Amino acid sequence: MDDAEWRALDDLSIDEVLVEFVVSVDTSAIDEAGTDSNIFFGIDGVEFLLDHPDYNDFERGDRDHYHFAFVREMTVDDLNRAQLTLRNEGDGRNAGWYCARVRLFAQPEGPACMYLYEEWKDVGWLARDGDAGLLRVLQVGVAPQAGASHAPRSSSSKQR
Ligand SMILES: [Ca+2]
Ligand SMILES: [Ca+2]
Repeated sequence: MDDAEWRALDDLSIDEVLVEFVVSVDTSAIDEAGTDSNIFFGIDGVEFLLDHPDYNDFERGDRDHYHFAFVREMTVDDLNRAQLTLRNEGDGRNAGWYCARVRLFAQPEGPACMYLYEEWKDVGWLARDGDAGLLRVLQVGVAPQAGASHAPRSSSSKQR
């Protein structure tokens, strides 16, 4: 994505509803950095397969973009609380992958402009050839998991 096509997310209020997102992925140019494995981007455990049909994704030195709609209503605040992950399924030959950079862009309702949410540099190896798959947590997130009690959030909502 060209730099002219996006703005910094700091310009948005945390209540802004986000409708679409783009994951931009740079594969390193070092030896064996490219992969033919399935790569997934995850938001709170919901995974999106990063794949363009009839295209060889994540080759050495490439920058690839993947465009999705959020599967549930998501504000900037929700995204700040979300766990974000990158996972290499790690199956088969040429599965090893060195991810040089991930950028997450989000588009709010209304203006047709992508905002840069976050950038993760030098993410590193997500498995080497012949290894099992590997998941890397990009953003830890604070959303309560299913069944877990989360006292601070419920007490703050009672105050309204
Ligand atoms: Ca590939
Ligand atoms: Ca493909």
